Amino acid sequence: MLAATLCLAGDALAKPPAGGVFCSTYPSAPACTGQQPSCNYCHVAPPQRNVFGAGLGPHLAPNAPRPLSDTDFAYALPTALKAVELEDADGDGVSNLVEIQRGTFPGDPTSVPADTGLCQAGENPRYDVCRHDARFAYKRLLLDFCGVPPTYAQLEELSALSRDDQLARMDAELDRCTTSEFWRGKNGQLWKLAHPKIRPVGTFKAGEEDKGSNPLGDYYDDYALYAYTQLDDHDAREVMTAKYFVRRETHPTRYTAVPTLPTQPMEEAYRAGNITSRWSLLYFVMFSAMPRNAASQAYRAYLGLDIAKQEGLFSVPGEPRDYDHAGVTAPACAACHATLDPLTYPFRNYQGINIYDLSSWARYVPNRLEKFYSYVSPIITQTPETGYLFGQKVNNVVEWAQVGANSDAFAIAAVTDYWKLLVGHPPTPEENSEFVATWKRFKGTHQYSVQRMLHDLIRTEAYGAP
Ligand SMILES: [Ca+2]
Ligand SMILES: [Ca+2]
Repeated sequence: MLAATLCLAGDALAKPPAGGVFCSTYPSAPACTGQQPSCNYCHVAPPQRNVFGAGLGPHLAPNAPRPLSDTDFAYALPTALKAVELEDADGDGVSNLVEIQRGTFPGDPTSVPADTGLCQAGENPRYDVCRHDARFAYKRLLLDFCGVPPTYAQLEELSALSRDDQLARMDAELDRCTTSEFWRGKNGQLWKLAHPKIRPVGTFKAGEEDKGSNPLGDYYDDYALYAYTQLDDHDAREVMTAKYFVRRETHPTRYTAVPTLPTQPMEEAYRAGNITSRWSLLYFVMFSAMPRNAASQAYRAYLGLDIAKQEGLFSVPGEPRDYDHAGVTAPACAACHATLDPLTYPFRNYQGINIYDLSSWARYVPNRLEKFYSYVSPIITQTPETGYLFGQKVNNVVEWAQVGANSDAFAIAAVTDYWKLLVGHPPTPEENSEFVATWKRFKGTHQYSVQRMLHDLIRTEAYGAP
């Protein structure tokens, strides 16, 4: 079992909402790309500020009494950030705003934007350095999507084409390779992306295929739903909102949406894609009354935010209430639990494993806490089903999943997965503008089609420049 509560070491901390507010102010800053700025953006070691943090101090609600509450601080921070944009806090000759936009530290004079003079023509005669190089990208594409390198003849053929025809060839090859077993089949590229979201455990694998010694749930259903939502112009958001399940056939692999599956007990009204699959509930809720682990896993897996790393903190005033007497109101814990607990409340009626009622497993049980967990604390039954995601009120898990799926965080996390798989690392500051353009088009123009997004990704310099 994972620890039920998250508490931070040490007592003097940076303001927990700072990263979230910073990123709402500068959503396309590299420091906010698939993550949030770390404490040392503003601090030497919290609470001691670096020169950038110190410069902000006088602009933070100057007339309000100290110390500022988290709420007052979060309200005042955007104004303070704006007030010092044109200053050069660390005296390295580059303004704070430019450093924020270029992804260097405004509080560290040794960190300055590199003017990449690295790309001189003729440096690497085999490739078109600094520009997208079709030959290079084509080679990479066949390896990444089909799992085989191009033949010499294929490369020669590509080289003979015009630039436009080269791109058209790459588009066609992308569409061909994403039908390959290497891309969509069992343990293929898509399944690899799903591993950290599903967290399979062989011992607990149910179902005929690869059955474990202590079968709990058939998580191949979860892989099937994930893969289906990533393929064939389907809507990627449905990995967390689907009301359907997905059946997988093999030789060749085919995924088909179906209204029910014998292995999946959740009633349609309470389904939220893989978040409420049998495996997710049994494994992430497990025996807990307050399913914090299920909420934080969904937050990390689909929205890219890890509360244990102080990412995605949106403290809700008056929280945490500690309905289950887990001790989360201690200052070092409250910093995370003011976000995590309201994120968890909508899961209050989702049952994990309960030895007293086997038929309730992985089901939505109205009054679950009242029925099974009233012994945990005198106030646990007061736990509301309404909670908060990104500071927004959500009445149940289905709403939680919808708000999450429509957020920028979802699009950023989804594209970051593919960026890491294909480019080989999370977006760097130099790649940030291409990365931001890619996730914004994924969300807008492409309507959450991974297939269409991938056609953009293979055209980026990050992918195609050697
Ligand atoms: Ca500077
Ligand atoms: Ca600097």
